[in-house]
Amino acid sequence: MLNKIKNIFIEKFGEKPVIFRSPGRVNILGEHTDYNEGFVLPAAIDKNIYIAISKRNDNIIQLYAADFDEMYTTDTANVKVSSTQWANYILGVVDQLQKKGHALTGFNIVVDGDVPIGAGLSSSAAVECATIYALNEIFSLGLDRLTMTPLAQKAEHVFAGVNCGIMDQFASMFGKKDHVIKLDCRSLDYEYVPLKLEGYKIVLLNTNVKHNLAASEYNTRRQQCEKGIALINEHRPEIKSLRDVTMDMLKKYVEPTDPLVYQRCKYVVQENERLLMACEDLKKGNITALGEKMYETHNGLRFFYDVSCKELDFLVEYVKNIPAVAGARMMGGGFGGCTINLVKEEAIEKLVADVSLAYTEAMKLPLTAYIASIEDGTKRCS
Ligand code: GAF
Repeated sequence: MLNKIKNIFIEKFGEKPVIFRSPGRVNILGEHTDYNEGFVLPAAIDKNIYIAISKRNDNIIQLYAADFDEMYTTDTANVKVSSTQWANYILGVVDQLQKKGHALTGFNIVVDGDVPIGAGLSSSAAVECATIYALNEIFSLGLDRLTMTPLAQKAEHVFAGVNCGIMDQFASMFGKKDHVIKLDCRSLDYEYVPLKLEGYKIVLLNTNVKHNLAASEYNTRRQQCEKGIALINEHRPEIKSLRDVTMDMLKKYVEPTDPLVYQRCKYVVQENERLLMACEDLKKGNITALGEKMYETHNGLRFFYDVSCKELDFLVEYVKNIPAVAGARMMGGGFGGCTINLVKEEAIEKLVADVSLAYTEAMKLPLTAYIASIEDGTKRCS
């Protein structure tokens, strides 16, 4: 990958680049909790976005996406949302840096990678993190990871129109080999928990669908959570987020007025409780208990939060009664992408063969499987 991107860069721009990489992520538990100031349990994986970059002597910004064989050109005074979607993840970061008062001059970038797009593995966060890390280095901006991460998140809000939480960018930036990150999304305090899977591996099953409503429904869920807080605030003005909410409050103040918002909030409150218990399972090496919680999370996302889809449900239902699978659930924002499965190592090959056949027959779609290993976060490679 490094040689490939270096050669493309030399071919396009006639000079040698500096190369950075930033990984995609998995999330063990804690879905749709980040923007509710809750907890998440993500980890960076062995699939990366690479940014090859060099500074220019003028103010031109030239971006080339190897995957799309497409060039995008602008200049530092004209960084705005583009109809070229892939470019927005880079331009959004430039915009954030400019808004913080960092005067950038021109640069060339080639972007490439092996994080599958639209698979719920956060390829967009990986582009944003690789870009901000690269710009920070070549322009000597002196920013640390904790400063860069929220800027990368903001780039997604403003230039991609998705009001995402901080989990994906944080996982990409702060990943640590063989550890999951227990992140408190309110304080951004975090703890690395060793991922000892006792003979199990993380298997990702990609539905190969991304339904169109993913972005709009994501923003709607955020609003529904905010509505829940507003209803509680009529009685308890000190409550700031679902992190502080109990089931009792939801039953009293939300359920009678808005049963749908109640369902959404109930899922989030339960998911935070589940995650704290799951961390204990992980520390004790109790993969069976952790796996059961993953199935509970899937049910919550499917029936209460309503962000699953028939393809994801099919995959979780299929593996549910297979003893070699400790747990499975949809992962990420929803409406497509991957399920995350904890599977006994020796059973992976047969499981993947069987589920692929069944999925293709039932959904008329191909299934892609990956075994994810857990790696370090954003880095300079050359
Ligand atoms: C997407 C978002 F980008 C994250 O912030 C998070 O909310 C996730 O969906 C759901 O947990 O990946």
